Amino acid sequence: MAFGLAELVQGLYELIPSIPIAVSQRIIELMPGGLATEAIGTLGSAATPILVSVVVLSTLAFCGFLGVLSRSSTLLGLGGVALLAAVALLAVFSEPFVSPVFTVLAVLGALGAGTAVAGFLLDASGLRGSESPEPREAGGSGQGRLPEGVRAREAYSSGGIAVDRRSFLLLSGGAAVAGLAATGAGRLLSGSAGEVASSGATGAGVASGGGSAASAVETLPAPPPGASIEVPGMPDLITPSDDFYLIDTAISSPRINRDRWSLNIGGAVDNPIELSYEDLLSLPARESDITLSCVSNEVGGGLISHGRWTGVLLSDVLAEAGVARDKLGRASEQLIGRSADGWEAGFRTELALDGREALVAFGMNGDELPTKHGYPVRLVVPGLYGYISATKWLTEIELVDWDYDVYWIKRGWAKEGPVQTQSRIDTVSNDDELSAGTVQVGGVAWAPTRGIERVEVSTDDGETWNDARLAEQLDEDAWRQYVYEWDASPGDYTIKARATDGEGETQTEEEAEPIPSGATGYHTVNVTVR
Ligand SMILES: Nc1nc2c(c(=O)[nH]1)N[C@H]1C(S)=C(S)[C@@H](COP(=O)(O)O)O[C@H]1N2
Ligand SMILES: [Mo]
Repeated sequence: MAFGLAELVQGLYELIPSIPIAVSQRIIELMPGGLATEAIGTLGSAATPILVSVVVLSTLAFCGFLGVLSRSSTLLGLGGVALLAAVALLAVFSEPFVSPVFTVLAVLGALGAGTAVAGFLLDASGLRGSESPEPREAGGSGQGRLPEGVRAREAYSSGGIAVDRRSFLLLSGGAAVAGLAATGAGRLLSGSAGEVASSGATGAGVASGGGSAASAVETLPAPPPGASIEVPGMPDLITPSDDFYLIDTAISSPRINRDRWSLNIGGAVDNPIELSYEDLLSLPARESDITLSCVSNEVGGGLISHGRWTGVLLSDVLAEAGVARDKLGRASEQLIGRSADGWEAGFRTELALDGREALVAFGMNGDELPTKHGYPVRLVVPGLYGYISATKWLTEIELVDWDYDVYWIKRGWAKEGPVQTQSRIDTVSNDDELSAGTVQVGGVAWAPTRGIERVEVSTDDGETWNDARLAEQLDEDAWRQYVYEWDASPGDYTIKARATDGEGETQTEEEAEPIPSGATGYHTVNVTVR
């Protein structure tokens, strides 16, 4: 009941954080880096729902324990509730957006109501104050010598307003259902509230921007047909936003109203400034093809997607703050992107000024950014893994020295995160049974900022290599599709792929784990041809 009520009010008012989500968020923050990384690495996007479930279930178990405790000592039971209140308040007050008064009222109100219901149920059960309750003598029918089954249905009267077992089950079941319904309603409301907060003049796409101050966006033409190879299993050249991989530490995405959003640019800059959404949109905007990938991606893994991002060049935004390449010094060596929820990424400032199309992005695939991908504004930097560069829900850029360590660096990942040249086999999978004849072995290869020059496929475990046919390169910052038409005869085969980047470097064969610098090695797939 308490959970349900708390979820209901948080759904009604966005400045009241969800208690289980806030507690889970604090657990992630307090976890030793290795563990957090391990969990996200092995469980992927399931890690956070699992954590929230564990928090909810262990709280329910603790409350059950408090219920048992309350049979002998109401005071101890109430002490347990006070402990829950303290943990909940500590957790929610560390959330980025909190209305203190409403949040205290919500937490205490929900726990108070839950405790009252629990007290009522304890009274109704007649179990309070007695470890082994005696059955009440039911209307002269025997002297407590009834068979077990009958006894179980008898009412107990050792305290309060005892009801029979059936009514008790109805009452407690009703309370549970009410709590669940309130939880559901709260989640539903908070989902739609998120959309209210994140929708401005939507539907018209990003090009129309947030107001009259917006300058026109230089949009890209549709990708040429030659940039895609039509083979079953090949990923879309441009990943639909709903399928775009998702990685972050935020259990629920910050909900930001773009009319109240601003971007602070400070630290070692000549001219610290604060840009509103309108200010940002008044700068020249462009659409840009950038493949984004996560350093946690295993060889052959799916933590990579391609987006068409709309935004303003990071170098243009920095210029507004007086930052220029020839003025960089020790104090401004690192560019930190900070998010509304306090997460940080950081990379060498010069990489924002070396000509690559690093973007302060407000659009994705022709629409505004989805909430979970950073609405209203995020960074996207070609050639760098997301953990050091791609700050979502961006609210602050700070130039600092190189000694400053951001979130994932403190947890053991490499300070610099250039994307490794890699290739993936998509159109055949491990343990596939294929029929003899032509087999299309295809997939994607990427080396953002350098581009892909060549992809080779081996069907004999790397003994010999065959040139794959490459699709047109959409952009140096984009992944590139390839296919090798293999004339397969019956047998068992180990297929591998390897890519060579635009600078002539072939991806390394040496196998490395994702931590600390990204996985390397050749993607390998075993198949049988019949
Ligand atoms: N605010 C915030 N931004 C973040 C992260 C995060 O945890 N919080 N994760 C980063 C990581 S590790 C990656 S790989 C990319 C993923 O972006 P996506 O979820 O839009 O694919 O976002 C980056 N930006
Ligand atoms: Mo990542």
